[in-house]
Amino acid sequence: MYNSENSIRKEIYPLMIDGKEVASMSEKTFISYCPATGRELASVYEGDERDIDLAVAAARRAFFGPWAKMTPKERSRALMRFAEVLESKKEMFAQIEMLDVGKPIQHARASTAGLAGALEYYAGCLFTLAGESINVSDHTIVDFTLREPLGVCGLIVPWNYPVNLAVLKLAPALAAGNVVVIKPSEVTPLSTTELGLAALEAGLPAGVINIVHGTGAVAGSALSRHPDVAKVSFTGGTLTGRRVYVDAAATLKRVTLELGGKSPLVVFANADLDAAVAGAYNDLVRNTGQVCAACTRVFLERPIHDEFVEKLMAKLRNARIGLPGDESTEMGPLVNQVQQDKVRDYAKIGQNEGATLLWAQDISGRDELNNGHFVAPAVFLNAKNDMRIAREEIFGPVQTIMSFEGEEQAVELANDSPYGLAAAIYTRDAALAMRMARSIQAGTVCINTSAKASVDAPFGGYKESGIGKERGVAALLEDTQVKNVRFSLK
Ligand code: TXE
Repeated sequence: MYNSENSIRKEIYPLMIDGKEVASMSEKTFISYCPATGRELASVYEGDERDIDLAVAAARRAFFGPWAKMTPKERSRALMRFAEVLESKKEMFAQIEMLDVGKPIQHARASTAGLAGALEYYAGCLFTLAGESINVSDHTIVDFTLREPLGVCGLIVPWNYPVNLAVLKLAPALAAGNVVVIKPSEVTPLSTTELGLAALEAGLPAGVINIVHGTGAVAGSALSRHPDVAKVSFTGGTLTGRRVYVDAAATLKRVTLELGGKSPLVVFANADLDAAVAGAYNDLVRNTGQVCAACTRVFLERPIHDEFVEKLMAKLRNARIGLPGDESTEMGPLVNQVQQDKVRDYAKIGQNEGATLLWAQDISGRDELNNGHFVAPAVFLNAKNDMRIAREEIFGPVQTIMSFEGEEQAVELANDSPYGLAAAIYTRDAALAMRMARSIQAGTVCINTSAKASVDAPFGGYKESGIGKERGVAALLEDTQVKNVRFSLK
């Protein structure tokens, strides 16, 4: 059994290039901190353009070498072996994410329990990849398509679900025959190093997965600009996503961008109110609100407004905020000072805009939380949809609550946002739910549930929430390109 002490290495966390653990060229290091206690967890080598060059070159060799020579069946088996290793290490990954991200251990375990499943899904899914035969209007030509991998994919991963998002990006990429260079978040670098080592343990050829730690501005940008990188898959903030898009444009790379959100949760008067309250509560508390698809604008049909707020606040008052290692903790700290400052800033912004802020708990007397980036959950009442607190991503345990009258206004308010990542609708009227599902401009619409994503269904935003899809068959297809072959019968 792993425990938090033996899950962290004593030596400096390396980069992984061409199947080897290496120091960065500069030999510079940075430190990863525990958000719950402020203590230094580990030192990590900091890569720059030179390390990205080496990683991309190693990936190219693997792409044209051992990885390309594998049949789909062999690739599938390699992914299944990788899945087995991850399954055997899921507790270690949970412990690392608990320390490095500040995730409550129960939540960390629930997340890392899904690692193997993502690889297994794509290990099966890859057998569906196929070209098509086309009846062109020329009897002397046989025309068909081949679906081919892209090459080296750059995966830029954020800090809110580090190892899960890395696996969700690399699984379809590898299944389609690509190779990857991962740039983990410098805020939470530890689990991805172990992921790379697990891949080697599973027998994946050297160079198929390379990992370069470092800052976004240096290592991340070098990856998005690199001429030998065919695609960049990025998850992070919308501002950074725009930069990545511009960097990738210089060499016309494919991009998948999973960006921010300000997702609506719409509760009609005929809804199961307790289910809707539970949905809002989950989105506030899960991962301390640091979830891109979390519903952070709550629209309540006027007759149920007060009752809903009362029930939600009652639950939030009892939310178990605490140290992540405590088995009973539901909500841990925010990931760092930047996020804590951001939540506090928006608390002021919202009040200055005229909204009423309700903190659900006073945690100021909790000495054990003093060194961490803890905040209490909070809601804004008396808010309007044009306030900054309703338009901008806060990325913490804060919801902006508003009311509406009737279906038409619900649609109008829900869609009045630059974002379109997800939405949740609560109603017992099936036809109304289906009309809402059609009218909402978002990549995912959940009806009577707050579970926004699974590995086997496509996930990706409308509008400024991003470009392209992750998860599902859609992600596999996005990691391929189509070649047309025209064969003359003359
Ligand atoms: O994210 P960044 P940050 C949102 C959330 C949060 C805000 C800022 O609102 O408050 O973004 O967080 C790499 N070229 N989300 O600053 O910058 C970086 O090293 C290439 C939502 O931590 O988007 C990291 O690996 N890469 C989100 C990754 O991008 C660059 C999850 C994400 O960092 C780069 C996280 C550059 N120029 C934050 N600059 C979600 N959608 O779930 C940075 N990076």
